[in-house]
Amino acid sequence: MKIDVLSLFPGMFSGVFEESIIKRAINEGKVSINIHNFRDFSLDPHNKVDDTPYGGGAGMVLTCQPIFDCVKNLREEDSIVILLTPDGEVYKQSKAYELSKCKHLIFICGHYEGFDERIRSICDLEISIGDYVLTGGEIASMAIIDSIVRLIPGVIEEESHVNDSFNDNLLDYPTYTKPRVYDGMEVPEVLVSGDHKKIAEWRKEESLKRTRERRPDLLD
Ligand code: 6GU
Repeated sequence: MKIDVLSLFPGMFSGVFEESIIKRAINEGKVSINIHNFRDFSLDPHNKVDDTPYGGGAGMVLTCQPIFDCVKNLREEDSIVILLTPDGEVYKQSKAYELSKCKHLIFICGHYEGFDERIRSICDLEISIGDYVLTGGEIASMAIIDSIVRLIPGVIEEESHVNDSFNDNLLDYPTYTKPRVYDGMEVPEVLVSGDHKKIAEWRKEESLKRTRERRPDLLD
């Protein structure tokens, strides 16, 4: 998979893709991630990327030209262009699975007070990561990219994500490791019973219980 990100603040990405599982996925050639400063595409003599809003109002608005030209430069036949915006569709694990099957993703990080409405016309998808406002799309794009890359076949063992929270719309069951008793807290008996059928039933039950208690909306 190839991922391109358009951002005015490429420095925000440094380090994030250079650790742990994403780093390994890049090194193994399973994904390539490139950050592009769309200011480099501005045709303005001062490399301007924003202007005042028509109709008046506070703040600056990202203009079409640098973003249109940068996307035109990167777009291929199978590219999916994704706009990060708080008024987009709220991101879910099911979308992460969908996107993990794509060949090429282009993320556009908005900033400042907003972007020219016409930028939406070159996007296939608009995504928000939740009902709160970030200063820009950068952190949202990092969260989304992380969730996608771990689902690319071979990046982590499939067994590690078939049991993830949100698969089947359920939260994860509780897990424990050694020691059997820590600070007076014991590992549930069933997990050391060796009875795999019982363990599977217990996990399903706990998943349901936890989802009912914490996220009843997922069960609706
Ligand atoms: Cl994708 N962008 C911004 N600026 N704020 C957000 C968001 C995205 N998702 C939630 N809040």
